[in-house]
Amino acid sequence: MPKSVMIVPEHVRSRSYIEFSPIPVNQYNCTIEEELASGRFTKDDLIRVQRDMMIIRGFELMLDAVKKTGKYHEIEYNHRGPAHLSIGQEATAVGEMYLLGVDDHIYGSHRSHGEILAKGLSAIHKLSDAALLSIMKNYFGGKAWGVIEKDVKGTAKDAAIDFLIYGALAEIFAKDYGFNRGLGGSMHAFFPPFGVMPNNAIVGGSGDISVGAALFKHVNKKPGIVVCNIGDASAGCGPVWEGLCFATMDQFKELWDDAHRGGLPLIVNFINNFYGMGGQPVGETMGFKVLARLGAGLSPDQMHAERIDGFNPLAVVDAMRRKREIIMKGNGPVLLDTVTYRFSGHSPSDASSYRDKTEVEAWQKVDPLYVFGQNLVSAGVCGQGVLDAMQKQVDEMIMKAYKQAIDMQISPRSTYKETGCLIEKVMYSNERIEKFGEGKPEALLPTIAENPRVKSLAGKARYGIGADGKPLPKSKCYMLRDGLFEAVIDRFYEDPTLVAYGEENRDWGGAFAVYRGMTEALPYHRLFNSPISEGAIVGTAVGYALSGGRVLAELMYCDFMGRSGDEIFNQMSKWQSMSGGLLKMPLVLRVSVGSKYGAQHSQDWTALVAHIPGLKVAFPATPYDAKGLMYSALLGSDPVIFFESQRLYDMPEMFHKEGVPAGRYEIPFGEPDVKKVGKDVTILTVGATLYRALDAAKELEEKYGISAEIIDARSIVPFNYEKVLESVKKTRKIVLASDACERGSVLQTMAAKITQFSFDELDAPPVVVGARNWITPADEVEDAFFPFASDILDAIHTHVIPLKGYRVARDCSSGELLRRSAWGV
Ligand SMILES: Cc1ncc(C[n+]2csc(CCOP(=O)(O)OP(=O)(O)O)c2C)c(N)n1
Ligand SMILES: [Mg+2]
Repeated sequence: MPKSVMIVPEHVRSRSYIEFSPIPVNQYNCTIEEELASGRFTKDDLIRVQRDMMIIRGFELMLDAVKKTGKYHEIEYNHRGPAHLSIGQEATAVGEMYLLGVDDHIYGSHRSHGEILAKGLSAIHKLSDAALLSIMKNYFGGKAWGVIEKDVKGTAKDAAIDFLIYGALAEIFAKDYGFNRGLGGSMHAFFPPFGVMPNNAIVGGSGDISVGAALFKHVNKKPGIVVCNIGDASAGCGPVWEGLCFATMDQFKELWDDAHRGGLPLIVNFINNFYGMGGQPVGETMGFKVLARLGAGLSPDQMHAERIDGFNPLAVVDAMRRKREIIMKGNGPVLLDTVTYRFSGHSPSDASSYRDKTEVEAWQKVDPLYVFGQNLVSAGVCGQGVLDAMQKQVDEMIMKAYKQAIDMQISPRSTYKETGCLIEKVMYSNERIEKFGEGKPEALLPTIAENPRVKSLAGKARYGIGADGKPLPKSKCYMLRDGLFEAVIDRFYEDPTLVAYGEENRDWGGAFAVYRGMTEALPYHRLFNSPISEGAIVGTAVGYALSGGRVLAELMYCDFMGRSGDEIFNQMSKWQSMSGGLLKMPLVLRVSVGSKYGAQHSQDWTALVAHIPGLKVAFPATPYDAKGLMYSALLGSDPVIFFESQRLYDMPEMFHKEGVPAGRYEIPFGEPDVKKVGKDVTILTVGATLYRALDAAKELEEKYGISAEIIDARSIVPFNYEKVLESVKKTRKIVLASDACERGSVLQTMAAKITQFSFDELDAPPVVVGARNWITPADEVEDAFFPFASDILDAIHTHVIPLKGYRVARDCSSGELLRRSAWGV
C-alpha cells in the first residue's frame, strides 16, 4: 500500500468545524530591567545590540548620501548601481540575528544590507579570534583582508567588523574584493562563512530556495536552522506560496523514517514594512489584513505563526528564541510577521508619493535607534556619553570602509573584456565530484543487485538489433528509460547527499517509469513526491544544491517549465556566477518533452534554456547516450537541464553494437555524435528527430543514391562544432532537424554559426526543419506539425539538392516560408 492515510468516506463526509487557535500579536511584554534580571542579556549584550543597529544605520545613511548627493561627507563617489536601503528596519535585523549562530543560514531579498551586517556582527561576536582570522585570510585568497589589515586598530574582532563592512560595501560598489567579487552587487551580496546566504533581487525568490536549504539540513542532518527573510509584499508571489506548501508537507512528520521525521528547520520571516514599492498589501493589494494569518491555512499548527514588534529588538530576539525551540522539537517550520517600517524610500529615487509625511514622522518618533538607546540610559545600562562615543566610533568605521572601497587603486574592479576573464571562469564550476558528502548512502535495499528492476534488466537485450539484423521486439529490449534508471540508481548508492523529487516520483515510479524500482530501494527522504509546485520543485532544488548537496529534480512535462521560469532562468542558472565562483550548483533538472497531448503538453523548449547563460543543456536520443550523459550530469557540479523525449523512453539501443554497458561510463557534455556516416549531405538532429532523419536517409539512399551523414547533437550547451564543421567540409550541405518550433529555435542558432564558420565550404545555406510555429494539434494530425522524414526530404529537395523525380509533399519554398513569416506562423 503506497500511502499511510486511508480516505474513509464516513470521516471526510461527516459534519464538523475547523477550529483555529488565536494568533499572537505583539505579545512580548518585557522591560530592559526584566531582561537583565532574567539573565538572558548582560549590559554589554544590550549595548552591542545598540551598536549593531548604529552600524547598520550608519552604513545605510552613507549609501543614501552617496546615491542622492554623489558624496559622503564631501568625498565624492558615483555609485551607479542600486541601493535598496533599510533605514528604520535595523531592530528587526539585529534582533533576528542576535541568537543565530554561524551554522544558521539566512536568505534574503533585495533589501538585505542590514541583515548581512547584523548576521555578520552576530557571527563575529560568537567566533573565536583564530576562526575569524582564518576566514578573513582565506576568503578569496585574502584579498579583502589585504585591504583592511593595514588600517586595523584593535582586536581580531575589530578587524572582522572592518572586514565585514568593507566586504559588503566593496561588493555593492562592484569591486573585485567584494564578498562576491563584485558579481553579486547590492541586491545579491552574501557571505557564507558568517551564515549569510544568497539574497535575491527577485521578490520572493528566497521563498522556495530557503526551503531547499532547510531540506538539505534536514536530510543530511546538518546543524543549524534556515531563516528566510522576505518582504510583506512577497506574500503575493507564487514561489513564496509554493515554498510554504512544500515546507509544510505532511510527509515530513508522517511518512519519513524515524531518523528523519519532523518538520523542516525553517523560519519564514516576513519583514513587514507595510509596503511593496508603493503598493500597500494591507488595504490595497492583499486581503489578509494581518500577515501572520497566512500560516493558519497551511498546517493544523498554523505554522506557529505570530506577529511580533520588529521595532523592539528584544521582542524579536524573544520570538527567535521561542521559534527555535519549536523547530528543535521537530515542529517547524514556523512563520513570523515582523512589523517594521522603512524611513528611507524603496530606492533613493523614490519620492514617497504613495505615503503621507505624517505617517513617516509618526514612525520616526518611535525610531528604534533612539528609543532603545534611551531605554538603555533610563535602565542604567549605560550613560548617554557611551552612546555618543559609540556613534563616533561607528561613523569612523563607516568612513574608513568608504574610503577604502571607493579607491580604484586599493579596491579595483575586475575587467571583463579579456579572454578568460573572471565572469567567463565562473559561469560554470566544471568540476567532477563523486559525492558531496561523506558516509554510506542510505538505502532500503543494501545493494543495487537486489533491486527487482536491476534483476529484470539482466534479462534484456542491451542492443536492439538481433543477429538477423532485424530489430528485436521492444519488450525484450533494454530501453532509454532503463539507461537513465541505471545511472541514477548507481549514483544513489554512491553520493549520500543525492535526493530526487518531483511529481509522482515515488510510488508511481516517476511519471514515465524512469524511477520504477527506486521506491523499493530508497527511503522517503531520498526520493519523494513533491506538491504540484513546479516553481518550488526547482527553487528548493536550487537551495539544496547551493547548500552543498546533489539533487535530481523532475518536471513532468517541458511545458511546465513556464511554472518554474524564475527558478530556472534567474536562480538555477545564476548563483554560481553571482557568487563569484564560490557556490556550486549540482542540480540536474529532468524535463520530459511530450507528444500526443496537444498544445500544452508537447513542446520542446530547449531554446528557452539554451538562451539563458549558466545552464548546461543535454538532449540524448539513445539509451547509450542517455546513460552516459546522465552519469556526467550527476557527477558534475553545474546546473543541467536534461531533456528527454516521451517518444523515446521505450526506444532500444540501435547504434551501439556492443550494447549499453552494464557498468559506469560517462559521455562528456558538448560532444555531438555521428550516428551514421555519409558523404553527400549532413543531417544534424536534436532529440527524437534522430530516428526520422534515419528514415529520410534510408529513402535518400534507396531512391536517390544520396548518402546522408547523421549527427546527433546530444548536448546543446556546451556544444563543440568541430564534428559538424568537419562533416560539412565533406558533404558541403546540411539540414538541421528538431521537434521545437522553428522560429527562434536552437537549430536557428546552430545554422547561423555553421554558415558563419563554413561559408566557403557550403554549396547551399543550412536549412532548418523544425515544428511549425503553431500550437501543437492533436496526435491524430501531428504529422502536419512536427517534422517527419518527408519534411526533411522536402527541405533537401527544395533548398539543397534537387532529387530527381521527387514530388514535394508540402510546399516549403522560400516564397512559402516568407509568406508564413509575414503571417507570423
Ligand atoms: C518578481 C519581482 N517583481 C517585481 C520586482 C520589483 N520590486 C522590487 S522590490 C519590490 C517591492 C517588494 O516589496 P516587499 O516584498 O514588501 O519588500 P520591501 O521592498 O518592502 O523590503 C518590487 C515590486 C522584483 N524585483 N521582482
Ligand atoms: Mg515591504
